[in-house]
Amino acid sequence: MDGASANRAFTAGREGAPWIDSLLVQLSSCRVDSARPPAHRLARYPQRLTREEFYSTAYPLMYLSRHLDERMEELFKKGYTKGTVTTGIGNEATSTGMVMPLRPGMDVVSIMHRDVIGHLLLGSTPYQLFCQYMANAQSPTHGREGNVHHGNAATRRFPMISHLGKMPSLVVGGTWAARRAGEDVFGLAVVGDGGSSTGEIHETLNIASVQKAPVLFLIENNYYAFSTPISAQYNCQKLSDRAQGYGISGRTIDGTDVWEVYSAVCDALEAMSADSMPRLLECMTLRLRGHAAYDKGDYISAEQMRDWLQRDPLPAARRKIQEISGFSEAETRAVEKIIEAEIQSDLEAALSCPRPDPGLQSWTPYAPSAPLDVEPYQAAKVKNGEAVNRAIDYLLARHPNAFLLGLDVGRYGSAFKTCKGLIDRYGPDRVIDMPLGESAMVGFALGASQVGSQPIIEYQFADFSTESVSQLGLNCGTWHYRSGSPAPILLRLPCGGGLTMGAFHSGEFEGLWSRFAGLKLLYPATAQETFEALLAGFYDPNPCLVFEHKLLYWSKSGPIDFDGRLANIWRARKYSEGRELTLVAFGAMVYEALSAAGKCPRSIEVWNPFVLQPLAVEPIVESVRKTGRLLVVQECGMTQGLGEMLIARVVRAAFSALKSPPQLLAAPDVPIPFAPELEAHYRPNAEKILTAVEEMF
Ligand SMILES: Cc1ncc(C[n+]2csc(CCOP(=O)(O)OP(=O)(O)O)c2C)c(N)n1
Ligand SMILES: [Mg+2]
Repeated sequence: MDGASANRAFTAGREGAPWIDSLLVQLSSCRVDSARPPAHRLARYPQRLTREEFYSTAYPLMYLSRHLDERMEELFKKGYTKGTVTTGIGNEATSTGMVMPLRPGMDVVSIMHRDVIGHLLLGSTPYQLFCQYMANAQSPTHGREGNVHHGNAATRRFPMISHLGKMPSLVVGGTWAARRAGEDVFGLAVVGDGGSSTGEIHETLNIASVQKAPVLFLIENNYYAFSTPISAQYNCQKLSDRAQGYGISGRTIDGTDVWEVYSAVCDALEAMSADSMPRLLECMTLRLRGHAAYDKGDYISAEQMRDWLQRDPLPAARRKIQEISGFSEAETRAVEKIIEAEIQSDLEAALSCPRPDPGLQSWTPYAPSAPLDVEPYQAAKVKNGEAVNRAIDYLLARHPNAFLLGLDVGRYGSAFKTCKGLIDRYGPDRVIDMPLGESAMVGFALGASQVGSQPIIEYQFADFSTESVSQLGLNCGTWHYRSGSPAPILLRLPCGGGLTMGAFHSGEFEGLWSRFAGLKLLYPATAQETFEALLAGFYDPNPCLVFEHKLLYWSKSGPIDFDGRLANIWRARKYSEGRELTLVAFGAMVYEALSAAGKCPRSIEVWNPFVLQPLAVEPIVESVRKTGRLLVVQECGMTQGLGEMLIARVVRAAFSALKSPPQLLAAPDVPIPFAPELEAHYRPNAEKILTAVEEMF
């Protein structure tokens, strides 16, 4: 399998949960007394099982979960698996009850590291899980990820990242977008007591409530986060009390009672179907082990552990399958034996799998872009800010699944008025004023992108993109590499200084964002480039950041003449021919560079790399081979920008052609100062460029 087909093999479409379904059919043979009702069946929403039917299905599933976890522990102890192997031993009532009513391939879920049964109920198999934990050639992530970091984005079982609190916003976005497309679906977003303390959980609950996304937030409260007890984790009585603050209803239940969990989840789905509002459900559950296979959990007192073992949900459910569903001991044991045999055969198959072959992997983080031609577009002279408006208008008009979200992008038309009038043309459902919370906003967009929506995000200022470092840099950036599914999100970053806005409203951050694998960065300078960058970013299947220099919104203008050829956009831009020096600049510095080149007696070739990531460096290398000199200008401080990286790349490729050391003209390495005199001194300009050029000769 070559790299590209390795990527494709990640996704299997909406396959349902055939493994579980066939296991349940097999289990039915254990029922000796044929006068009893059908033994094992899964009734997904809106059906509900009776108590009698319920235990005959729930107990085998819980047993499956327990037995699988125990085999995982064994594999860890024997050295077959590495890393953080966290089990759900003690959590089976919660993890089974919460997922049983959900519909695989329809409902949008993110489940956690103690929810192995949830993965099986939603389409995975023990074989896949063993392969994933052993990171072998058949692992569903091709060995790129380990242990709990798996799922199937194509069937809406989102693969988690380690960063706790980061997944629920995806569920909210996915559920919201699928509902918007007319699908009658729900979300399930699971978080632990520890994860519930993260900031993004707050942002996400708030967005879910404001946007009316029917997502069940389920807290698995197992009294500990690693070694930290809940007394050190939070100071409210119940975590579900927090629901009130979001204007939603919350409930705390006994998470060791699988019927109670199942019933509460069915109730929540029915209620969400009626009012479309999210719910918060706290399940008081158990962790009958240390945090992970390497942790003995000796901070849990013997007394507490004794008490917990009394409340172990598995023996309780075993009693119920006999008392309520009428299974005999022999029938129960027959069920267990089939499950053990099934797991054993999957384990043996997984153990015989080869190790992953680096030669068969794809080593790019990016989803492949199909060469696409779209409708051409022309406009007479427009300002750069107006080019932004035209591009978004072009996209929203042609793509009903596209929507714009950001702060004040609606009625106000966005902080720099680039979105003016869009709400009148496309309405508040497609031009959406979001609550503050940039991290959850990005997660929301990522989730929406997985169900066919095409989100466009505006950060109010590029500076606030730092609020979403993990969500954008780690979750979105690695999404395709981990899951095989594309993450088509366009993110707009109004950026840059020169407007006397100080350190927190003047940043570019192209340096920061270029350090994350899997993101694409475009930095246009002209009106035409701005229009093109936004289209290129939108149609690309990867998360694309477009930097829009705020100073240029009103001060620069030009015609737009876009020929519809998207592939042609992804290239560096040359503004003037020259023989003696290659001058590279991006953003507002392009204009300073052009001004300097115009005044300078030397023959200067001015370039804008335009595609900052993956850096389109080859044409610049060619230019330097011709001129023998390279000067890069960046607006921010020396260590904050992309300049050093750009120079390193060009020097590596064109070292022998250099006639003088390449130079980087950057601002002083301090935060951008506020006072106009200081800011003017801080930012590079044409005059400084001229001096730097002269020094190079
Ligand atoms: C944001 C973040 N910080 C730290 C960690 C390291 N970590 C991994 S699991 C864990 C404890 C999680 O506790 P909880 O959310 O209660 O889930 P549980 O393991 O108890 O099911 C921590 C701190 C992390 N994964 N994410
Ligand atoms: Mg916990």
